[in-house]
Amino acid sequence: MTPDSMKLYSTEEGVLFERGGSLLQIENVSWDAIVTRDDLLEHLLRLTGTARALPNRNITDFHLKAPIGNQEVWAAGVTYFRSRNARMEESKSAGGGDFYDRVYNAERPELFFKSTPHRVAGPGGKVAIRSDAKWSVPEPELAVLISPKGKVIGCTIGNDMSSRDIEGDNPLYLPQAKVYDRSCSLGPGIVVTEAPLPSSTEISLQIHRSARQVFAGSTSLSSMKRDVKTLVDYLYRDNCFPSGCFLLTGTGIVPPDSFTLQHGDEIRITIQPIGTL
Ligand code: DO4
Ligand code: MG
Repeated sequence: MTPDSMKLYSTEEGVLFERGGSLLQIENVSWDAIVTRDDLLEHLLRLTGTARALPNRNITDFHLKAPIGNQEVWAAGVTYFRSRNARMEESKSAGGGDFYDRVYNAERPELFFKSTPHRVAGPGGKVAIRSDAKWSVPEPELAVLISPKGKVIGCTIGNDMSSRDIEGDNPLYLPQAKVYDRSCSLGPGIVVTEAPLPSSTEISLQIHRSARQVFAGSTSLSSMKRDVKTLVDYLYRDNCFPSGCFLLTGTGIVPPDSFTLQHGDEIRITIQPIGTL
């Protein structure tokens, strides 16, 4: 983290933030009241003097919740070449392959509604595999938190769980492949910063089954075709978000076609300085 950034957490015990190794609690505040501020970073800097210090406590002593209140969750798709290729392959027998190449190269990005807050799992929580899906994968993505006025005020990690057989059958099934109970997770906390993460930032995914690693992959933000600002501009065009919103920025990691998630698999997504979801 740069000196001008800090981490904000939603916990069972309240809203906490971490600055330079110190943990502080913001009392009598709702998550939405905090994360809808355009001046979030300055606000937290100001609160450093007045918030309740929690000396000798570590964030791991608290029960983390998904860092979401009333925000909607949206997602961008086919923002990495790897995702374009995987989607073209999965949908080729349905005649949908061409759509993905076209959207990868088009000026208008693919943006889709991903989740309401109640469908979002938190850090250490359980995401779900659709009961009628045969081919499911996690999608590890940088997620940005956007204020009601359209300003990116922080970032976190998102998992855009996807049923590849359903979306591959017909692109019109995308909402069913993407939106179901616990189809999304966010966390562990929000890195609040005015500066975008550097393009060298790595996103990595590890999947363990019965304590054995069954998949590992990584990518970096430099492989993303779109810039976050353009995605946000499109999302906020003729669309208002009174409580702000999260935007997942697309996946650059897709396991091989032979891989599908199984119940009990453990999914770990790491993006530093955010941490691991
Ligand atoms: O178009 C299908 C979804 C794409 C997506 O979720 C991604 O590229 O991350
Ligand atoms: Mg995705």
